[in-house]
Formats: sequence, C-alpha cells, structure tokens
Amino acid sequence: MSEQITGAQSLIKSLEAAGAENIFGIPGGAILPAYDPLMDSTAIRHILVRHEQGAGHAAQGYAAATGKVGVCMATSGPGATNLVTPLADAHMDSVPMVAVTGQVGASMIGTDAFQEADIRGITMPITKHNFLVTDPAEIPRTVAEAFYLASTGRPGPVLVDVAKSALQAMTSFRWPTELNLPGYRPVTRPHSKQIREAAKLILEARRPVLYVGGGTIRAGAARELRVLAEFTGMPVVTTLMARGAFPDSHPQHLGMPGMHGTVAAVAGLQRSDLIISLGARFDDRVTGNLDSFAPGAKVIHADIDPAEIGKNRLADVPIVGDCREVISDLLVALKGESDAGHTGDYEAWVEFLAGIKKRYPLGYDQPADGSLSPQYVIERLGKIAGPEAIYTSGVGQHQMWAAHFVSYENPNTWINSGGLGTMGFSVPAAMGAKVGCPDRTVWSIDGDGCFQMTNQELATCAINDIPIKVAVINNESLGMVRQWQTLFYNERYSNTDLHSKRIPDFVKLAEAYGCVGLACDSPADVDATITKAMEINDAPVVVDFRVHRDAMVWPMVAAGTSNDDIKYARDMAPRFDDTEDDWEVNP
Ligand SMILES: Cc1ncc(C[n+]2csc(CCOP(=O)(O)OP(=O)(O)O)c2C)c(N)n1
Repeated sequence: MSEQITGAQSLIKSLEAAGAENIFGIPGGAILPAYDPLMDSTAIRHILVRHEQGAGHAAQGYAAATGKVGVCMATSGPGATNLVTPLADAHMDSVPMVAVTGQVGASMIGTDAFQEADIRGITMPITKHNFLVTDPAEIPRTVAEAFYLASTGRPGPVLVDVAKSALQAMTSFRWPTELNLPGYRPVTRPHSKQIREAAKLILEARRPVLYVGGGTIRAGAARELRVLAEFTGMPVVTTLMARGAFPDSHPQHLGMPGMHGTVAAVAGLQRSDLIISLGARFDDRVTGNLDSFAPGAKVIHADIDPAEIGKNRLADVPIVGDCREVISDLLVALKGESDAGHTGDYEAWVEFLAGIKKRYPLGYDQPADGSLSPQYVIERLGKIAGPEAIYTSGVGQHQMWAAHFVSYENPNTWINSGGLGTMGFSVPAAMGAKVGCPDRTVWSIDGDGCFQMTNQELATCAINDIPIKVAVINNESLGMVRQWQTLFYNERYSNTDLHSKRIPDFVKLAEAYGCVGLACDSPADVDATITKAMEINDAPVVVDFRVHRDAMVWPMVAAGTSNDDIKYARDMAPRFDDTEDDWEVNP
C-alpha cells in the first residue's frame, strides 16, 4: 500500500509537482490544513499578502512577466470572494493563473456554514474552468488539470476549491502521468488551406495592416512577428495588451490603435483593405462604433480561441491556431510565393501612413504655469529606466500615457489590466512581476486613485524583500473620469476630486510601510528623482509625482462614435482623407 498522507500534504506535493515556485496568499480556517505542510516545502515560496485581491493580481503580474502559471491561495468565503476581481481580470486578459481556495467541510456545503460561499458558482463565468474537490484522492489529478488548462490553448484562470474535509482526510499521492480531458483539445496547428488563403489575400492587398493583440505576447511570438513584418513590409499596430510585441522604435510600427490610439494606427485600420488580426479580438475600445469600423477591409482573423473568430467582426479567412505557429506558417507560405515571384505592393500605403505618423505624432503641452506634466514624468521614466525594465500600470489616464510615452521594445515588459480595467492592479502586479524577475527593474506607474486601492501590498514588498518602484502620477483626482466630465458633462466634477495632494501624504505613507518615499513637483527635478529611485535597490520606493490636474489623454475617439471622428486634441480633428489620391490604389 502506498504511503498515507493528508489531503493537505497531497495538495502541496501536487503544487510542487505542477511546478509552482511562488504562491501569493492569506490563510484562514478552511485552507489552514494546507498551510501547515506548506511551511515545510522547500520548493515553494509563499508570500503573505495583505489582501487577497493583491494575491490575485500578483499572480497575474508574475504570470505576465514570466509566461509561467501564477498561483494564489485563499480561504473560503471572504478570502475566496476577494479573488473574484483578479479572476475576472485574468479571464479577460487571458492570464495563466491557478487559484486554490479552501472550502468548508464537504458535509457542511450548502448549509450556510461559517465562511461558506459558493465560489465555484460565483466564478463560473469568469474562469476558464473551476473545480470543487471533496475527495482527497482527486487532489493530484485536479491540480495537474488546473495547471494544464490554465497554460494551454487560450490561457486563463482556473480555480481549485478544496473542501477542508478533503484536506484533513488521509489519502495517497500519485501524480498523473497523463491527463484525460474529453472535449478539451486546443488546436495549435493552423490549417494549411487557411494559411494559403491568407497568403493569397496578403499578396492581393494594397493596404494591409498587422493588427497585433495580446495573444501574440502570450504565444511568445514577438520574434516571429518581427520577421513576418519585415519580410512583407506591412505596417503594424499593437493593441494595449500587445505593447512590446513589436518594437516601438521600428519604422513600420504605427503604435496603439483604439479609443486613445495614435492617429496613424487608427487611420491605418480605418483605411485598410486587409486586417490581419493576430491574437486580437476586435474589442470595442479598438473598433469604436463597429458598423463604421474599417469599412473597406477584409479580415484574416487568427486566434487560438475559435469563439473569438467572427464574434465582433466577420472574418473572411478564419485561422484557428497558436499565433506563433500561424505567423511561422504564413511566413513559409509568403516566402514560397516570393520565390515564385509574387510579392505584395504596399509602397503607396506605407508612404501614406508614414506621412500621417509624421503629421500627427504623439505629443502633449507643457502646463503654462510651470507645473509638472504627467506625460513628461512618464516619458522621462521610460527613458531613464529603459526598455529592459518591466512597467505595470493601474487604470486611467496614467495607463494611457504609460502605454504611449514609454517606448516598449520587448514583449512581457508592459503589464496592465486591459479588458476589465481594474483600478488597483498596478502595485500588486508589479510585486508579482518582481518576484518572477528579481533581476529586472520593475516600475509600477499608478494613479493616485488606483494606488489608494491596493497600496497595502507595499508592506508585503518591504517585508519580503521585493524592491519594486512606484511612480504615483498624483493629479489629485480620478483623472480619467474627470476628463470625461470635462468633455461630456460640462465640467461638472461630481465626485472625482480626491484631494490627494493633501491626504494622504504619500511620502509618509511609503515610509510607514518601510519603503523609501520621494516627492517631486517640478520639471527640473524629474530626472534626478527618477535616478535616485533607480539607485535604491534594497527597499521599495514610492515617488509622489505631483502633477498638473488638467492634462488630458489625446488622441481620443469618444465612446460609441466612429474611429473616423478621432480627435487629435480638443476640437482638433486630424485629416487623413485629404491625401486620398495617395493611398487610393486600386487593387
Ligand atoms: C475598481 C474600479 N473602480 C472604478 C473604475 C472607474 N475608473 C476608471 S479610471 C478611474 C480613475 C482613476 O483615477 P487615478 O487612479 O487617479 O488615475 P488617473 O486617471 O487620474 O490617471 C475610475 C474611477 C475602475 N476602472 N475600476
């Protein structure tokens, strides 16, 4: 008979066998049996966070930076429900993550027992899959399946809810050698016929655009993407989730499309005759009003998740497959065509877009009163910390500026909450990224509103030697909401003033948490302050950048309107139709 151990021991052995090295969590009654053997694990480092939401976002940051599965742990009831936001976030942004929660004892389930919540039911629509384990013998197989499901196909969060009775019961441990998941067979190899069709459309097109989404990053396809782009000469746009998938410094790069996209990226998609979507999902923040989005474009839609294809926009050539394999196969097909003398002709189009890019570069005004511009702070931060650093952000204006004004040259260096738009994401995500990549500089670029949602994880960082750096872009308001009030609500600023240049004192707050606190309110001090923060590596650093409050994010396509109505700045519409003759090349 094989050795008898507790279900809790089996859970820890299973997590070790699955390759978990770092777990972010908080113990409590139902999960407590698991925390006992966890103490003896030499393979797993458990990081005690201050709020389960922080554990979830840290697991996301870890996963996004390393490409490995991020793991978090919580007790039943409120511990588990505090994971709901990160699970929903990871689901929207396809982050590979496993959440382990304790559940009340099997015989108590359904009795409204103390700290009972039906977390399986609650998270059903926001997880890739979830399990409730009541039989201890099922623990190893369930953990193995959870890691497999989280990391294969379209990555996503998987929840494993384990009844306390299963953790306490005796069982034997056997790690499965193979998994049997009927109905789960993600297609990774694209169909060769679809690749041929796609290659044909690419050669016929005169105004193609590579529309690159976060799937390209999750698939580790940045290198292949660059080869494909350079081989064909096609222009590239990278969505908010894909910043870093293609170098910002590359001349073919038009930048980020969408609501706050560059004029060149928006015009590129809007006027395109062929959109090659790679791991993107035609999100409403990219398309604007769907009916008027890219009216003349055919679509090649490549995605590992067949449910994405045709969801928002009809695909002329659907390709189900892993982005890296799709790109590699497309390249082989196009090289074959090129050897036979068939290449695309995009010269007029590339020239047209280069003109737009030159005419409408990203920019911002310096405040007339000499106060600090948020864009300037972020731009300098990107320059000084450089393209090897990892940047996380919260949600709001600072997020859009961080997406624009840091130059991303490498994949997995920009980590943000794209789909769900979760304020409070930045600090814990930075913590997770730093745990995953301890030798890299990790900057959390955060808003003063977002920062006040999860900054308690600074204590976790200080105590556990996780020296992240935080730039609080303190405009003393919920800036993005205030921007909408300025533009669409007659400057009636209902409940967006945070008074955060007065309360709290972020420098003192940082110091109270065992971090170094710095402040900066003058353009002349920005470089020196960032340099000083860069030199501190034995403690987390928080810099309170006290910026001008009226800066706005431009360009902007107002919600629900057409991308054709993009504004370059307030009341300033760019004209990308006036050179129509230059790009209207008949196919
Ligand atoms: C949890 C959550 N609550 C509310 C919102 C709505 N929201 C989006 S941006 C924003 C303002 C963010 O303010 P701040 O962190 O100061 O960033 P800023 O826009 O000023 O850069 C709000 C309230 C949200 N995205 N997430």
